[in-house]
Amino acid sequence: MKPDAKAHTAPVVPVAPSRGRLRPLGLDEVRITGGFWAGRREVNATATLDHCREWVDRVGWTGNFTAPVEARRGREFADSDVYKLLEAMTWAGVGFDPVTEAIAAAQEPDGYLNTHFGRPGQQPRYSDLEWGHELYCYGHLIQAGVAQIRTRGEGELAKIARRAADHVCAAFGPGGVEGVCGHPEIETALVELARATGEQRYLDQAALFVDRRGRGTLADGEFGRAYYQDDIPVRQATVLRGHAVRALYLAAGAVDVAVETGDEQLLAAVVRQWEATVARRTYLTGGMGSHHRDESFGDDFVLPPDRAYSETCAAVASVMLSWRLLLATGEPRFADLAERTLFNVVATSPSADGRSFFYANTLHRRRRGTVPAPDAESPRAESGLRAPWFAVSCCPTNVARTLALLPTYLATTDDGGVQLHQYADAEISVGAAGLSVRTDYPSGGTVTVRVTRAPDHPWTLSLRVPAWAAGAEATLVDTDGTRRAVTPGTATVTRVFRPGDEIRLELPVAPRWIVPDPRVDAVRGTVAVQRGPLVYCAESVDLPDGRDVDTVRVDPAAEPVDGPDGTVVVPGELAEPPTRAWPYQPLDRAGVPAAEERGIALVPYNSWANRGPSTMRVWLPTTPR
Ligand code: FUB
Ligand code: ZN
Repeated sequence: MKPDAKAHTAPVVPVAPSRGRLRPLGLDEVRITGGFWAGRREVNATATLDHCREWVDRVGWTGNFTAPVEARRGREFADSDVYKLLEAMTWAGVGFDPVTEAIAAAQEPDGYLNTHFGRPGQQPRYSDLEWGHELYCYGHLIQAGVAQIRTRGEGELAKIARRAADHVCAAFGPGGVEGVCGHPEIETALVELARATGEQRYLDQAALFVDRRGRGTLADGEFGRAYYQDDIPVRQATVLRGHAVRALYLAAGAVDVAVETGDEQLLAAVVRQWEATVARRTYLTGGMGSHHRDESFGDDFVLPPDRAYSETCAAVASVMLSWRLLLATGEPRFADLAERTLFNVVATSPSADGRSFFYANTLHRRRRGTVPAPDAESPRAESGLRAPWFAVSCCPTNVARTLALLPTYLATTDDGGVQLHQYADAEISVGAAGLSVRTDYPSGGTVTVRVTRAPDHPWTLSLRVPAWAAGAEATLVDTDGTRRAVTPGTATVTRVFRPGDEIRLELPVAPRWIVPDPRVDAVRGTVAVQRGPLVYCAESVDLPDGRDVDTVRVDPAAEPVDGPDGTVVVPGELAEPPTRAWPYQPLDRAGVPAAEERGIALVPYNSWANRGPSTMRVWLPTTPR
């Protein structure tokens, strides 16, 4: 904001575009001080980081940097989880230095670094671009290096990252290997390193990777080239497809390139893909990806709740993409999706104690899961309950880094003022302006923003009015008590603010029924409940007599109401489904068995499976009429 704002040179953020509609605020400018996300961040800082640290050691992934070839453990991308954890710890302000030394020692003199390839007895470097993940691993290394540059200044980790990036430019730049990595991630990382160091060549290399993709340089393998987005050039694609995490990381990198190079056409292409994906390939929770087989997006409207893959990493990547689009365009719809995804997928993955995780985030669990052994790696997606670690354990460290940097997603600035995008108790400092946010969100809908410092010229405070508030009354209350109705989008107040001024946003968080588009056939005829940004679910532990959730039928003729302890109560009944030799019958309008009507308690989806094995469903069948 002008003109008293400090020069915004080096924000402590993971994404710092040099241009775009909005400028991010760093961890030194936004502090989350209480409420839902403070609780999650506390668990992350006090339990999840240590937990991940213990596991990367236990499964040998940190040891890989010093181990001889024959002792290397884990999948080909195991290095990336050490890097993601390093990134998380760096944002959280805790060190992990001995590992950094080991990583430095494992780096080849030309900057090459990977524990799975390139040494005698291993496959040669870059001999398997489809599955090898070497550039993907660099991507995570570089993001950890950027975190170091932005938090503590360039140290050993950043130096390793720069050597790797220089090596990538030499190996894959003009005249080098004309290939791309089967798993995008390097693109967004290189752009950020360019931003953090001012080195144009990293940006050029990222742009080259984005332009090269979609031209069939990767083999047409088991899942086809769409799996790794090598089927159609990024600018020509109309929707996200293939492996969800790959597609979303690539789109995030493409936005970064577009913003830095002023490439409006590329930016518009990604916006188009985002729109189509949100409209036709996204779960109510914000989750993405409905194929277990290849962790991929399904076709349009193929969103089965009981086979939802909805990988936690895809949610993290989706938030990364939406955040970049929000910074580029200023449009609140991107913050809307980020909010939905944060509350309903990212927050669902970790257990209450932060020491076990969902990898896949199903919307319907038909069988009670078994409690995974606390000291064993789980098969990645199949656990019915959260597991402490996975053979492919990309998700826990992704959750850890996201929670560590979460304050950077709350607010932004521009030449005209300050914008609040996500609501949490927070202290925000932007140049001459200071804001103190207090809220009971998401259980309550009141957000109070108190001005603690203010420049003596007019500026604009903008607050996102979430899209989920459509159709209900949202109100902005000024410091003098003046009330005005506001609609989804952005509510603004412009004037010379004085310390002590208070702006209050009142959002209608009352629970309401949600119905799906009829083309989402897998849930046609069912309803769900959302309260504010939170999706709710029925969980068997809340049902009497050991019933399973598949006995629940609800009656959307009456409104859901708030129940005790954050529950929502919906009218409905429990009806044991008939046992038949053949599950299809002629329509018999009179033959529906009577059931006892009762109130059925629903809980926030992000809290499910914290009370032992259970069955669960988000989309609920309705009572016959
Ligand atoms: O391939 C690396 C990571 O492992 C992907 O992003 C996840 O989907 C999992 O397959
Ligand atoms: Zn994952």
